Amino acid sequence: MIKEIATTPYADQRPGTSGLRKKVPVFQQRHYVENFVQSIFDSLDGFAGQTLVVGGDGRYYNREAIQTILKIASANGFGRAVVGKGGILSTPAVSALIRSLKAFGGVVLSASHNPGGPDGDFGVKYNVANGGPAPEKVTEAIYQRTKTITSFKIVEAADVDIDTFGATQLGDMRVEIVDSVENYAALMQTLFDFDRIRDAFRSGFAMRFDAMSAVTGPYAHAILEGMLGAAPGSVLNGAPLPDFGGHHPDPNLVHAKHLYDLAMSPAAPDLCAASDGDGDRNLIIGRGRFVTPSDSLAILAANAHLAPGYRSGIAGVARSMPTSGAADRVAEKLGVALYETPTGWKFFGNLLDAGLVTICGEESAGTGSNHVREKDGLWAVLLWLDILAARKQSVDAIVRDHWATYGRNYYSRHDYEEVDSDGAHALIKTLRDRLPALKGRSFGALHVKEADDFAYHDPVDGSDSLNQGLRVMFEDGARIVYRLSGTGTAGATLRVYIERYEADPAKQFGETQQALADLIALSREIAEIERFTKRRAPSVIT
Ligand code: VG1
Ligand code: CO
Repeated sequence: MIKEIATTPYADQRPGTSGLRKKVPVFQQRHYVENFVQSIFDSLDGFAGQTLVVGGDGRYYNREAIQTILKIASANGFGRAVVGKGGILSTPAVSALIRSLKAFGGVVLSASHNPGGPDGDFGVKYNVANGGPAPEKVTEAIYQRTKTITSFKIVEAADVDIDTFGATQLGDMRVEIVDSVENYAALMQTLFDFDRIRDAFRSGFAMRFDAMSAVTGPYAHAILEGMLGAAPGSVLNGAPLPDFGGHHPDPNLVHAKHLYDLAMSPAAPDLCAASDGDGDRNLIIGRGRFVTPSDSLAILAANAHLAPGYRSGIAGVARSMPTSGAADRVAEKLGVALYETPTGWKFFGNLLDAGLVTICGEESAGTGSNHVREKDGLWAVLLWLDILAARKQSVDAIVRDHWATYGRNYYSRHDYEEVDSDGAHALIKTLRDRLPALKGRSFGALHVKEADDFAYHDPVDGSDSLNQGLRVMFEDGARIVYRLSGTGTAGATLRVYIERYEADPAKQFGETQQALADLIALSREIAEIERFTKRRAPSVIT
């Protein structure tokens, strides 16, 4: 029943910031999925008889990939596979299940916030036993294996019915189809005061949560409307669709502009929120107040103790390097450590496992805690709800109060998407070579204090990650950061992160792009963005 099938390597299976992401037709090539999945298993040891969790965000090709993964997992000796019904599991739900079941690992099928459908994106990511994305040494081993693979093992069997609860046998492996939401919802109940949030909804608190036709729909319906009593209709676009209804399931001010417009209108509910394709990102907009992800991280860290799950305080905070320094000020005030890591959730795993931090976040709308090892969109929304219910204040009031206490970090990210790859790499190389000369230079009122290429030394396992983003830091604490995206599937995307700290309460209510205008202009000048990318302006500003 187990067959070993000859194959030839693909040269392009290097995992990026978050797994292997490609256009669907790339994954549909002969043995493309098989090669990658076999390479994952070839890079692991000791999983014979163990449990593997499998699920994805429901995007096009999810169901086909799951069948292939199950058959290869069985042939390679896994003892049990646990699959979300219909193949649906959000990324944080996979992480939670791996941990609850003490599974060996899990495979997440998603390309996150990228569009889905036959011409859209697909992705495969391996998560390890702590529930988090495989660390770099594992993803690197997987990549090396993809370059030399000559065969894969697969059981020959009919497809598993993944739409019916219960257990079946696939070769020697048991396959269990489980509820996509149950385990995750139970975990949320241990962290938050559901009674208090329910009371708030009963007293008229109104929210809209846009699941963007992606994976969080079933979770949001069950938890927000079902368990917490949010008014029916609070959840928008709650049915996961293989093509996300043709939309871009990215919860930012560009792709969720309708929520922003609603939040700024006279009909605004108390809270507008959204999550992305695979459920790990979050967007928070109060009535009349958008909360930047970097501010959200800081505010959640400062207020987490109000929620039962964090009552005894937090051990520390970690943020990705390009994320604003707002969280640093909170950590300082709380007297806890602040860690600055490269972009991508995989770098938080060791810090969380070692108990060095409790709350983590990224400027890209990802926030999470030690409850799982992925960022978690709905968790962030629930923590906000619990804080709002505890403080009985509006989002706007909480944000203003936060700035008054800590100061404001004006922050914006400018993305130059799908630019010519050679040009983007040349831009980075040229700027990297110029960094030493930038130090000490002045541009108008801006004086460069430091300029470097960010490197991270993991304090837990001692590993080093080099070339994680170019930083230009100014005397007044302002900063410009440049890096290339590791999640795109076409050309290259240049991300430019711009930040300025403002301590003066009288200057904390400016418009972000205006407050950063001089830095934005300089960001284009010192990296010669137009020359290298042929773009005068970014395609997305968040
Ligand atoms: C982007 C974000 C990063 C995030 C990653 C995965 O990576 O910048 O912060 O961790 O996406 O998020 P990059 O390399 O394109 O900048 V998700 O929601 O796509 O899993
Ligand atoms: Co995501």
